[in-house]
Amino acid sequence: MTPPTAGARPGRNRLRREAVAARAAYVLRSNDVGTMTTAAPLLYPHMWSWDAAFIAVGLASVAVERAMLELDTLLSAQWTNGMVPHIVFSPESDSYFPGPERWECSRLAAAAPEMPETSGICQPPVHALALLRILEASEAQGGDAGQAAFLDRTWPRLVSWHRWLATARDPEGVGRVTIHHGWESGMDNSPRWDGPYARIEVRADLPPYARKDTAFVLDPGERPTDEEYDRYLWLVEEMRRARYDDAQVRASASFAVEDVFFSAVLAVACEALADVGAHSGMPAAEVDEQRALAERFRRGVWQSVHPDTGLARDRDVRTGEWLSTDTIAGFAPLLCGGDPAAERRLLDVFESPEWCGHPDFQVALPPSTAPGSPDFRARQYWRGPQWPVIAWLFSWAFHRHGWAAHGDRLAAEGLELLARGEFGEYYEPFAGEPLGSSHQSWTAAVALDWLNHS
Ligand code: 2M8
Repeated sequence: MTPPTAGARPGRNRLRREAVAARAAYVLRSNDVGTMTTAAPLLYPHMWSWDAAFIAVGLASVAVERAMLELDTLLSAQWTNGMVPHIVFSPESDSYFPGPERWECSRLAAAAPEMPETSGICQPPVHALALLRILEASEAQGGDAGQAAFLDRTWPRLVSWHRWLATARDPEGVGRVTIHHGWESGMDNSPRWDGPYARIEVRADLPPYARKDTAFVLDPGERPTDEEYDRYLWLVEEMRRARYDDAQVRASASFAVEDVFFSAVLAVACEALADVGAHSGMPAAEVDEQRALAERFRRGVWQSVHPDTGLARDRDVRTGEWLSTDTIAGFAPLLCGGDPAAERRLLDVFESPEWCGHPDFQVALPPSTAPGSPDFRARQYWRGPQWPVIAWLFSWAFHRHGWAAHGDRLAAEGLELLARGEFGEYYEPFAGEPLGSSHQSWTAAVALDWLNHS
């Protein structure tokens, strides 16, 4: 593989970068179905919440108004309680399961919109990062009335989204967000959830269903197993029976886990939103509220850190047990920052041969699970492969927290992986082989942002 960022001939290097940018922009344009960009053409023909935010980050580099529209579409599906749903369904496709007929949110959930149809759970709140990137891009172009209006409508939506997470999902104020489905973490079948999932009893009255996802990947072994899917669908069933009511779900869901990665994302998102608000004259009380939330969730993340390994941990609310797994979530403190000396030590682990710096990896990007862990599977979804979008999140955070050279290194390694312009969903780390869906929007999006900022 030839890196587009290195090379003896600057002219050729520039052409290579332009070719990758053109291909990435083409993927986003091809997946654009009007007011939303689908997460991927076949496997994911709808809008996913955190995908939409990363897509908006990529679009900000090439078409700032289209980036605004992406966030507008997502946030127009926000529930009245503040939750931003994990899927906004496009009426154009019925090739994804579970679709709106299975979730039935518009019929069952008091807080769900009538239209568009949505799912009834959420995903990590990276949206304020997208807002920040969009405003940076817009200001670089001189800013205008469109930017001010966009900020005016986005600000209250993100304030209420963060507020819902802090109240409905952390009512006791521990500083960690509780999730009720592995899908809410975005890392569906990560070993992080093996323990909590093992305790879930799928009852015989789970309504029958047929998977559709395995039809779209060459090797179904890269996807979660049927047993895992039964549990995923059982959790959806529990929520349907609770009519997606926050208090009822909290009381009855058999999966309740404090997700440390989600919590770190929330901390840095609150901080980013506070910065935006302070810069643009939003109400001081709301700006202060975001800063206080950032502090609360940052503290919750650091309290989860294992004293020996320095890695952050999830916590099973139902058993009270800390969950120590060797996954990328252990590096959550690097996302939210807050203790430079401990971060420095963690950064060394992140870049060590046990993680990104594994000598047999094609590129030094974070694997979803440590290659030395017994849970590691090189080709299986969130159990080992490298996800460029996760690397982007760390590179963005490194820049924010004063580790710019480390952020640049991730960007260079990421661009090396994406130099062929294939934009896979995830990558087998030893061969650099793209897996899962091809033409995955968020992978193309982060390539654009890396190209634009390196
Ligand atoms: C994957 O999740 C969906 C369920 O939400 C699926 O497997 O069907 C995850 O990688 C998730 O993080 C991502 O947002 C979604 C769309 O790219 O796909």
